[in-house]
Amino acid sequence: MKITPSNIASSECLFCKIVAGDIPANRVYEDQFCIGFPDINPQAPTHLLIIPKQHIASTAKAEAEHSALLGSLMSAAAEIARKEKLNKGYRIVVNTGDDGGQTVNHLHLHLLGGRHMNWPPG
Ligand code: IU
Repeated sequence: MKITPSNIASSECLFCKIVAGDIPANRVYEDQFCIGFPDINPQAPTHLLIIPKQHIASTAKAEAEHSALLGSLMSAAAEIARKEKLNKGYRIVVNTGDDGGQTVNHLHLHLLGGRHMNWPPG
């Protein structure tokens, strides 16, 4: 794998600290590529974050070599949604960059469910 600033685990990165176990999180899901845990500020009855163990700052920094990893995040979200019994549907959100509303610079999927979602989002 190519080492670039976007994929070196950062001691300043909150989500890298969660992956390392330096900051506790209730891991509702874990596999070799990613972990899932509750968002600290939930926007729906179910609001989980799924993050890669590897530091990638955002989808804007993702490259072809990350495709298996990116796919595993989506598969993990689907598996967690089934486990959480989100049978009526759910939303997966990936905020990217300032205009996308991204506030934590470690790529993550939001899995939101348990209520009806509106469109367009704010
Ligand atoms: P965003 O897409 O980058 O805006 O999402 C970051 C999320 O991380 C946001 O929903 C926060 O509530 C969440 N979060 C968290 O779960 N734990 C934290 O310590 C911090 C942010 I800081």
